[in-house]
Amino acid sequence: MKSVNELPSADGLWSGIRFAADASVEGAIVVEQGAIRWAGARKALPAEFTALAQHDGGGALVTPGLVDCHTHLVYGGQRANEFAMRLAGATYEEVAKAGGGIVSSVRATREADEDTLFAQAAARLEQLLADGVCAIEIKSGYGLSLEHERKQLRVARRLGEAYGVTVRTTFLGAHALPPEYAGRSGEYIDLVCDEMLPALAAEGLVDAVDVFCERIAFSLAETERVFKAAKALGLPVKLHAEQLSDMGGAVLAARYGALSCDHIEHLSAEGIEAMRRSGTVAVLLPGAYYTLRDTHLPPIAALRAAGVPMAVSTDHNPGTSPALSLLLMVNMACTLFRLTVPEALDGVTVHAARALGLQDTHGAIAPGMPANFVLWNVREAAELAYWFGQQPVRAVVRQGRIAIGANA
Ligand code: DI6
Ligand code: FE
Repeated sequence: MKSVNELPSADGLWSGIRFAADASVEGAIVVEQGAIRWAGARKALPAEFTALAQHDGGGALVTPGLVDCHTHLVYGGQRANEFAMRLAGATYEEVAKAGGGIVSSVRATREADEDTLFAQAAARLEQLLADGVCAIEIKSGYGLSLEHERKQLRVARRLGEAYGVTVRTTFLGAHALPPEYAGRSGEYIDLVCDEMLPALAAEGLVDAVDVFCERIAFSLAETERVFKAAKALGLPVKLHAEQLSDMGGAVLAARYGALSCDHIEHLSAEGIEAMRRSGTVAVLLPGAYYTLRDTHLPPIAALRAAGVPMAVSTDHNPGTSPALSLLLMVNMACTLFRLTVPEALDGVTVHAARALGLQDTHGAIAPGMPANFVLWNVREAAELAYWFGQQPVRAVVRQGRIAIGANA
């Protein structure tokens, strides 16, 4: 792997490109010192920019860099055995109750040292980056003790530095009850709120706080305790809400001004209204829906009618969504959830950025923003959703550098 500093600068004039919104018109982007200086139709380009270093897009379609706003990328081992159990008829909840599920990844994560976790997560990150991802959220939640949650979050930070990709870390200490706290869930939440979160936040390892609010995880009251602790530290919250049942998590999260509620297959009308009022993003995770062979669709039409922004993400994790292509999630969001193509593309750009509080720096190609954009070998935007298993990336400009396609 090339170190970030060796990657060529993207500064100069990018022409021979077409914006997804109107692919019939030639577009141009001016990058100056790693940031977007100007973007628009080639024929409207101010004369002052015409003599800059030239980058020929070769007719490629251009979109903002993709944002994967919900991942559990750092963990030890893998869980193909559970995949086989589910094929034989077991449900996710049954697997979890039999000692598999999240806690089996906790065992493997605790056993792995930081460098091993880094190497394994880096290999996965490279796959996501190859698909045009320029910003990614990475959650903890497979350590479930101060030492091991710290190890996961440190790996997440190191990945961002090594690859020159924006990483937002989310502390998910309340992901599952660690075995040593069996039957003592309240005491574990004490540990999360009073020790783990303050210590990790003080080390600068936490950008946001998440909880898995579910029958097999934590209750609404426990979730609120974690939210209070996050708020006391000035940290934004998000929630794994209403994935397997309607726990009322979205209403609670909205009260705490959550950035996003994620999964939300069982989201109620009340939850939608609360999210609308608080400006909370609905993060749709078709990879988990697909893997679990779920049949309960998230309330897409009602979210659309309410104007709640919908993001789409991989939810990459070893149990329910071992997905390493955000573009495949775009396809699934359309095919399984019936999003329109523009909705799905907004879902992995502008709305995904908002779900991470990154709307001022990611998810759009606009003057003043860092240069994060992707050139695609397709004729029209619908192709980004239509093909699957294809890798149509021609070039990726990430943080002002040409990370892929250095000949552009
Ligand atoms: N919801 C999920 O889909 C993942 N975590 C969560 O809270 C699953 C994590 C796992 O099974 O390892
Ligand atoms: Fe998740």
